Amino acid sequence: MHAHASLNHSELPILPRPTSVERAEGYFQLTRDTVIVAEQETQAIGVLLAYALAPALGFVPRVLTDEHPALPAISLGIDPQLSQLGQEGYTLTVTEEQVTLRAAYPAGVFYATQTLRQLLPVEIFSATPVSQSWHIPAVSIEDAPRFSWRGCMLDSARHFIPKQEVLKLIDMLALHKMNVLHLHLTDDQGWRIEIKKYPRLTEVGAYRKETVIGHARRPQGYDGISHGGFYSQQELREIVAYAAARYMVVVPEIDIPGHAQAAIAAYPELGVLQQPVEVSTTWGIHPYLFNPTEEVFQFLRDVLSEVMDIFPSPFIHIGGDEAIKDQWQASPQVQQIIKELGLKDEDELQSWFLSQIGTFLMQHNRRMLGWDEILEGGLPAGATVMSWRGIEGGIAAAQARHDVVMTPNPFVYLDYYQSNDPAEPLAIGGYLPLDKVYSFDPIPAELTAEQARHVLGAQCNLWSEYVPTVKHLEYMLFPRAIALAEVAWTPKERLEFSDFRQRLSVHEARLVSQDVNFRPVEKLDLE
Ligand code: TNX
Repeated sequence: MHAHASLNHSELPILPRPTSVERAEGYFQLTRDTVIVAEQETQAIGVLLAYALAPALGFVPRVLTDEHPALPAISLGIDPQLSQLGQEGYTLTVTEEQVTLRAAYPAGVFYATQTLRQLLPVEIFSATPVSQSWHIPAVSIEDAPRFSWRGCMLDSARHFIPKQEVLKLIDMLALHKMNVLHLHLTDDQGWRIEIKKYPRLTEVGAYRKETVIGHARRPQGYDGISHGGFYSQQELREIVAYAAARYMVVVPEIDIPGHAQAAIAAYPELGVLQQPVEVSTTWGIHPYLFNPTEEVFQFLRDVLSEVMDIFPSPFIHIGGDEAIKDQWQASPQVQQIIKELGLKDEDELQSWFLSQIGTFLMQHNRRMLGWDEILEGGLPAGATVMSWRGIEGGIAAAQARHDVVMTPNPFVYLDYYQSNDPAEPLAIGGYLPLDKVYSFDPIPAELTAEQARHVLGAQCNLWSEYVPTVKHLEYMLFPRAIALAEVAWTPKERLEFSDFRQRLSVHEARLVSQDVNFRPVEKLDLE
């Protein structure tokens, strides 16, 4: 039987599934003669493609600026006529003679190259040379994302994720056409970003000690272990540049006013209590809050200035989650501030506090992003909401004409168990199997079409309290992050779990080749 006969029976294994795929007869053969032709604007993408293909091919395809009549080509180019496909859409046409990738903007050409890699035999992902025929099915693809925000949050605070692993994950996320990497950089258990003006943030705040007291669910070996690490500014710039070359924005998060214990451990004068405290060695919600005073604002402005200098992201995430206000309530100084400002309560104080931060960010042409608790006490002007406690916060924000990123915990919290198998590694709790991620629709039925336009997209979040190693991290991410990527990219009417599952079963070989850990799809049958 011919290879293409069987292909007709199943969808090409492209993840996320493109908007439209029309299969034609025949194949393009990629050989040593094949050249990648890229004009100036797509040159860097052509080089990335050449180096992505090189390990398996055993040679680096040449990247030329002009077509050469005698040489078969993979041609990359900008075509302004395709602007109806948006910033990130593209067309990809394969005939026996040529492969043509076109988009109105470079991002689209980049995504076309990611699709092309998935049209080749899966062995193309091998890290070492494979000797075989490199055929690409003749096909005509038109594709564009449903949402402009296709994100993944990594929690470097609870367990530090080394730079090399972050770069590897950027490649993996980009392969699935995700375009936002949200880095949770500060929390009670660690401050992971070098700030030149405040060296103790990492000297002290990046390390936690061993402890014997832990979370109620703590089994031996998971919590209570000493841990540390942080990214230098130079490393973060490398991460940002690596992501940018793959059309991905890195959104940094500095958690304010709660989840601040590591910062307060470094500089006790930042806290409400003005007393020494250690970097937290236990998970859960902690009471330490930043003091809402001018000295602390100055500190936060200084920190955010360095953050903005490293991260060109239009969005800066300021946290805002789970700040229990007991310390503010008990502090005469804070109560005095509430009175002087004419505010009703601590929720309004948080709203005022974050509004100050938001104004500062706006003065620097950045937009403030925060968890849905920033709705409490009044949503700061211009703020974008990340809806995590279900979709309610997202609905409220969109109805108030604020932009929203949907990250509801019942559908996208990858720290939850992915199966009922008792052999699953210990997780924080919850239950989020692959098909549930896949069933998520980022547009709530409650929204009008106009309000729905405020939903920028969706994101999966992987909190890392119970994720101590990079292999474990990958296991929690994959394949569920791929399901999220498809939900955020593919038109709703093209989403079909059985089809996704089939493509995924082919796709797994690509993950294996890239040394990415994941939960095998065949295990779904055992449930
Ligand atoms: C809630 S989601 C948190 C995190 C925890 C997570 C565990 C959010 C904004 N805050 O601090 O890690 O639950 O699932």
